[in-house]
This record gives sequence, C-alpha cells and structure tokens, in this order.
Amino acid sequence: MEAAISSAHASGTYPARDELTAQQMIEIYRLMFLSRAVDDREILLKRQQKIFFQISSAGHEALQVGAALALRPGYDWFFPYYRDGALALALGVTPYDMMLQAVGAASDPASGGRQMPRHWSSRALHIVSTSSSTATQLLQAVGCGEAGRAFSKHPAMAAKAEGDYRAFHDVDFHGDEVVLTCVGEGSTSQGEFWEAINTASNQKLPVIFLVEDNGYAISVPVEVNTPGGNISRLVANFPNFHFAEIDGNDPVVTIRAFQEAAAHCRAGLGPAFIHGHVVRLYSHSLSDDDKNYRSAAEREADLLRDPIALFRTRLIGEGILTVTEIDELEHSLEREAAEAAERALEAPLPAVEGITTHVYSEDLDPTSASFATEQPQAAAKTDAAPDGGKKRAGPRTMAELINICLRDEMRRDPRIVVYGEDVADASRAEALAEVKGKGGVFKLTAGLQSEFGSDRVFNSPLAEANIVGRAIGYALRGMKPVVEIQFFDYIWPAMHQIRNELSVMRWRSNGTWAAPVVIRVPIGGYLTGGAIYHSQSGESLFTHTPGLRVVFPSNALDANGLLRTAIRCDDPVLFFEHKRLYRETYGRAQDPGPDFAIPFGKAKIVRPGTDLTLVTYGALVPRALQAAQQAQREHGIDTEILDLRTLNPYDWEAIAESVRKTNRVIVAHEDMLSWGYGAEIASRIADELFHDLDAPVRRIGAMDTFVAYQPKLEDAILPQPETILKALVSLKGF
Ligand SMILES: Cc1ncc(C[n+]2csc(CCOP(=O)(O)OP(=O)(O)O)c2C)c(N)n1
Ligand SMILES: [Mg+2]
Repeated sequence: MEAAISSAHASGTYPARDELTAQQMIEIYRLMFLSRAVDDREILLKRQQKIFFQISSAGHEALQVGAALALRPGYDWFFPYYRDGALALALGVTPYDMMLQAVGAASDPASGGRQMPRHWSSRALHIVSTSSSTATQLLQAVGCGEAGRAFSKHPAMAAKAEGDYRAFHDVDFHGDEVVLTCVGEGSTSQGEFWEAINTASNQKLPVIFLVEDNGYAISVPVEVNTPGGNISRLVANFPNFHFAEIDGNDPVVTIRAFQEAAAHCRAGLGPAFIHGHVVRLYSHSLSDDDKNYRSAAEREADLLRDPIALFRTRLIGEGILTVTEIDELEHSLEREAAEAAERALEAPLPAVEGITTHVYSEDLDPTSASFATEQPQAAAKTDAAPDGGKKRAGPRTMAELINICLRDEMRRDPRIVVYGEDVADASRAEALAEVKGKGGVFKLTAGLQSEFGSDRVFNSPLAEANIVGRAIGYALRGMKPVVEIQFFDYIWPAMHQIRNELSVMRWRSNGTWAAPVVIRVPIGGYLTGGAIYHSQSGESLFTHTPGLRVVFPSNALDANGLLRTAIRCDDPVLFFEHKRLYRETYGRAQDPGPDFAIPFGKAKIVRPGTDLTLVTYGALVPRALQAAQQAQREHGIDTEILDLRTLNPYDWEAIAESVRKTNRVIVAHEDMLSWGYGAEIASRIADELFHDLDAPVRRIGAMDTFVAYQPKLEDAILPQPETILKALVSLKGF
C-alpha cells in the first residue's frame, strides 16, 4: 500500500499554537480539506452507484487531524472507528487507498474488498483493522497497551521463535508508545466502553480514549445515551486519567490537547480521556437523512461551526493565505480526490476464488504432521502437578494434565499470559506466603502465578467481554493470551468479541492482522445440581462461526496434546473442557511430557467395531463406551466409537471410512438435539454416503430444553448410557 507518512509528521511533533508556523497551519488545513474532498467525491460516486456505501468525517476533521498530528504513526497504535477518515488521512492513508476501499478493489489495502469503506487497516501505520461494531475496539486497544507494556518490561518475550505462531508474528514496541482509540458519544453507552476505561484506569495504561461527540448516534440525541448529556461528567472519577473536554472544531486546540494527553501517557502516569465536541455536518451515513429528525435551526447552527470554514477564515484573517491561494489549494485537493477516484475505479476487483483465503492461517496448519507427536514420550517424571497435588507417579486427571500443559508451555514460551476470573493464585501476592492459592474455580491454573509471576498470570475484572477483547489486543501484538471463561454459561457477554472480532480479524483484514487467542471454557453437565447456569452445552454456536477452531477433548491425554496444539497454532481456539471429565477416573493418563501434541481434525477410534458407527465427543465418549459394552454383552452388537476430539476442523475421512465399513451410524452429543452439532454431520453423511447406508442416520442429544437442577430432571434431559444403548439396538435392528 501507499503508506507514506504525511508531510506533517515528517516535520516532527507539532509545537503549541503560538509556535505553529504558517507552513504547519497550511498543512493542517490541507489535511482537513482533503478529508472533506474525499468524502464529497465518495458521496458523488455513491449517487452515481459506482460505490456502495459512504460514511463521512464531515465536521470531525479538526479533532481527528489534531489527534493524528500529535501522535506517531508506525510507532504509536491506533484503534479508530468508521468516522475517522481525517484521522486516517493525517496518519498516512492516502486518498487512493480510501477510494480502493470504496470501490471494493482487490488492492484495497484495508481488506481487499471484504469490508465496507472506512473500516481502516494498515500494519505499516499501526492502524488495527476496524469493525462496524460500536465500542469493541476500546477493549482491544487496552490489550494492545498491555502488550506494549509487557514487551517493554520483559523484552525476552519479543524473541522470535520457529515452530509455532511466533514465526509469523514479529514484535515491535517502544517503551513510551501510546495507543489511541476513538468512539462516538452514543457508543459510550456500550458496556465495553466502561469495561475498557476500568482496566485502563486500574492498570495505568498508556491509552488515549477519544470521544467524538457530535451529539447524535444516527437519530438518537446525546441526552438519550448519556445521563445529563455529558460523558465527561460521568467518567470524571476514574483514577489515573488525564481528562480534557475540548472544542473539537479548532485544530489548534485539539493538537495541544492530544500533545498533553500523550505526554501524560508516555510518562507512565496513566490513560487519557479526550472529549471533543464536534458537529455532524452530513447525515449519519448516506443511508440516513437527518432532515427526518433534526430541526432546520439545529442543522444550520452546526453549519456555522464547520471546522473547515472556521479555519479557512482564520488562515485568511491571519494573513497566512490569500483568498486566491486558498481557492487554488482547495481546487488542487479536489482534483487529487477526483484523480484518486478515477484510478481506483480502474482497479481490478477481487477474485471470487479467493473468498475463503485467510479465514484461517495460511501459514500454520494445526491439522498438519508437525503437530503429530502423539506417541507419548517415555514415562513422565514424577513432578508434582502445580496444583499442589502430592508427588506421585501414575495416571493424571484431565484437570492435572491441562494444568501441566499450561505450565510446560509457559516455561517454553514467554509470550503466554493467562488471565480470567479467579485464575490467579492470589491477586494480593504477598498472601501466598501463608495461603495455598486459588488458581481457578476448578484449579486448572493453580500454581501458575506462583511460578510465572503476576505479570503473566492474573485476575481480570468480572467481565467476560473484557477478557476476550483485551486478549485480541494482546494477540494482535504477537502475544499468546490463554484466557479462561469461568463457565460456558457465562460466555455470552464475550460473544460479541468472539463472533464479530476474534473470529473475523484475519479474514476482514485480508491476512494483515490475526488474533490467535486460546479461550479455555469449562462446559457441560452431568454434575448433579449444576442447573441452567452451570451445566449447559452449546458448542454448535461456535462451530457455526468461521475463523474459530473448536476443540472438545474427552480424556486427559487428548486434553494435554490438543491444548498444546491450540497454544502453538496461529488461529483462535475455543477449548472446551468438560467439567464432569476433569477428575473422572475414565481417561486418566501419564504426563506425556512437554512436547506432546495432537493435530486438530484427527478423530480417534476409541472402540473398533463392525456393526455400526457411533460418532461422538466429550462426556458422551465414556457413556457411549458403557452402552457399547452392554450392547455387545446383551445383544451381540459390535459398535465402533469415534471420538471426534476437535469439532472444527472435524475428521470427515474417519467418519466416512467407518460408515463405509459398518453402513449404520448414530451421531451422539450432550447438547440439545435440534440444530445441534449432530445435524450437520448427519446431513453430510446422508448426502455424501447415501449409497453406503443400510439404515437412516440417527441422532442422540439432550431434550430441547435447559438443564435442570433436580438430578431426576437432569437425568431425563441429558442423554444417558441407556439412551445410547436403546438407539444402538434399534438401529441394528432396522
Ligand atoms: C454494536 C452495534 N450496535 C449498533 C450498531 C449500528 N450503529 C452504527 S453507528 C451507530 C450510532 C453510533 O453513534 P455514535 O457512537 O455517536 O457515533 P457517530 O456515528 O455519531 O460518530 C449505530 C447505532 C453497530 N454498528 N454496532
Ligand atoms: Mg455521535
């Protein structure tokens, strides 16, 4: 891409107004006017139906140009939002880049035609890929700031390594770097806004939050979103912040404000909050008409505060430019925008064949042989499990082998951080002299803080979007967050970050950015008393999300080997851990050692058989084994059981091979039957293996309801070994 740093930056950091040269004043005007000219040209193209969407920066230019000129592209980090055209331009995105976005050209540097225009992205400038979701970027900015601090404090973390995701993530950082993230005033109503300033404040992170307050969120005026109508008043008590509420229509004021904010952040004093009052001169977007909800008087009052008109008058009034000179400058900028548009309209469009490129990493394939070290190493040493288990040899539980894998990987890879609710041994680390430590409600992270310190293992606030949003920010910088959502039942506040950000980051940025986060999630029922909020399943909601890898081990050894692959690979992974299996006698194993990995997408035949195939995973594996043994004993039915182990990718070849042999198949899972994971597998079997089937494809799943507290109800709701036995007998007799 054309990532030329604008001439304003090339001339260095801007001085305060009384020191701004005439040349710098003209440069500010040039950037503001160019931004407006690009907006206006895009609007024309949209009216001519040559592009398909437009959303402008009109009225926000002085605020955004001020921000850009006070900061350093390619050094500081930027998490903008869709209205930040002038910011992007002033950071170094060119009008041609913008027009390529508008057209949706193959060479659109932000997304290759995948995203709407004005969804920015430039690795060279450190502009992280932007989504349409309001406020998700704020938590990512916080994680980015944390990562920068971690690298500065522990430079060894940045070391390059071959053989895992680190080979594809070069790290750059500066001890005094700043992160800027921008948001509209309406979007400050999102919970994630508050979650972000919470952590930035608490950790004194060098993040500048810019609220661009144009008084409207589409048609909703500020007083509806913000009690009292002023966000500055509401945030004023957050500690460690530098606050500034400013007139965002005057670029001299805005540059000064951002310089002061950046100085506060660079000095390590904490985050900054800049609340800029601006005007929205055009409607929300070209799909909106503000005449439908704003009075004429109000719109006209905004026009009088147009930052470009005001600055134009000032340049002329101060004798910096004559009317003729400024007219000439404006004409040349309009021509620049028009020429950029003409060139972009000629640019080749993206090829249809490339649509699925970058859904997953193109560099590191977690199904590949490099992850196939499945032969466990020679008998493990008798190290104590970090959760304080007694020194002993012998088989380990799934909980222990997950804990051991985390420990081994953290020893090997300094870029791993582990956090979530209650995962630390003790946030007040001094207490560890006299207490054992918590280490997770299921003790899966026990001992990790004690060994690796509080910079690498720590508690998050009780806020799931906070956990995942920050993890994305960490991962964008090349770190490996392995975070925990305490119970699957509480993953929903993070769903927005997972579905609209984590999974899509690589695809939407056309391979420029990636967020290979691991999210460990205890899941499932059969707990006796877990009920609705501690026993649900729901994995198909995540397998229905492209971009995510979904893992669901049924035993200790698989959990250990698959978690290692999850951590080393370069895709985001949802790692489901069945709570009932954590300490089960079934599936215990010796510690296989620190290099044991299992590739994704390889099912395991846990019981070979000839009469029919049972495809399953998770807690149904031991239940299926029990049913199959009984079926053999009492009915002479020889069942082959396939444990899928990973749900996306899944091992279609193994399923097909088994079905071709047995000609009968049942897909069984703990999750609800309707629209469940089995529906997809059953449908594909019916479609592709129709001629190999001697009987219909059957499915087993929970009743289409929630998991109940009373064990009698839970037993009836979830599939039991008897349910499976019945299905085996029925299908064999079909
Ligand atoms: C999570 C989410 N909800 C709703 C929308 C639809 N939407 C897009 S912009 C917008 C208004 C945003 O207003 P504000 O934050 O004030 O920013 P402005 O557009 O005024 O700059 C809404 C509701 C969205 N993009 N994301
Ligand atoms: Mg607004």
